[in-house]
Amino acid sequence: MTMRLRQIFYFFLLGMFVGLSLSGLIYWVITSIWFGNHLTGNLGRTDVASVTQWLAPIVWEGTFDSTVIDSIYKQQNITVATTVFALGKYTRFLKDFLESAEEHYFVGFRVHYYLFTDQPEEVPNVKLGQERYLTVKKLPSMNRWQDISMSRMGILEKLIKDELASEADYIFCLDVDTKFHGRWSVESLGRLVGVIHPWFFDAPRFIFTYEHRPESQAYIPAEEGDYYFTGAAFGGSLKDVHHLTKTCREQMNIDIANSIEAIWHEESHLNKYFLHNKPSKLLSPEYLWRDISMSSGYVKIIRFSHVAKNNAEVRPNL
Ligand code: UD2
Repeated sequence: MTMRLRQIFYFFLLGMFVGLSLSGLIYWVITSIWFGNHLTGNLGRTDVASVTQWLAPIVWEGTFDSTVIDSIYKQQNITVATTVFALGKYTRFLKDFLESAEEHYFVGFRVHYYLFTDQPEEVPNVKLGQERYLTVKKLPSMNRWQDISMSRMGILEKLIKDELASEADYIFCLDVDTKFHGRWSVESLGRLVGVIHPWFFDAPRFIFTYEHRPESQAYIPAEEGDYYFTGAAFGGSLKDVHHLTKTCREQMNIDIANSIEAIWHEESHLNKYFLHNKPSKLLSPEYLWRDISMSSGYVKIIRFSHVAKNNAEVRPNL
């Protein structure tokens, strides 16, 4: 090739490079500035389902933009009531629960904890941030952990009806033998919110531990059910959670009258409720993992997890 031809060739290559870079830049400017993100948003996950068959979002890391969602809720001046029960030896979990919540849970938003216990003197003195409140409520002690767990529904029903109407916009009801490890915030809010149980999110339906005895009000036939939800965390608007807790309490009372206790207590009734009253938002097991030390696969960030405990040692009965 002559010198001249070589120069033309290099010039052509340079032209191609500059041309392609310029078109890329122009494309980027048009798509992200002109259209914004609505056509080009790259949020979403392909390895997990992020929407249910009834079009409710399933919240996983990578499915939301925290800056955008925070700014939306910041304008709404919301209060999130958060209930937790600590009776008997479960008061030992309170310190970690509250301290980690102050670090990760609805940070920058108004949170009012309602703490139910039989030993108010055991409630640790945890420094709360601005616009964070704690109300301690005394309960009588109970002899069976199953009764403690189940009684929560009726107590929450009453709390919402009697006290929360003008006090809060949303409510979350959480187990206390837990700890926050990462952000749990406004992306979790919805009308009716269920958390997919960490043991069953990747399991087939026949493994789900629904109540399968038709005598119980929590009965779910083998061919029904979409997800298995944990009883350790649920929430939503006051109205919806009031209806949920009232229904579960009524169903449990019918079971008591018929001398039957559902296999997983109020969790079984919660699953029955969600079968017929579909949650408007589902939280992935990031929002209730088994134990921080367990490997997690699809779970890229553990936001909230159970803490390892010796059931025989902490519970009042077996
Ligand atoms: C499962 C559920 C739990 C509940 C229970 C009912 C998960 C991961 N957890 O938890 O939400 O549905 O089964 O069968 O799905 N408590 C006390 N003192 C006690 C015993 C219990 O305060 O002596 C309270 C405490 O807030 C605790 C909650 O009741 O977090 C549930 O009890 P649990 O955590 O011992 O029940 P567990 O782990 O089997």
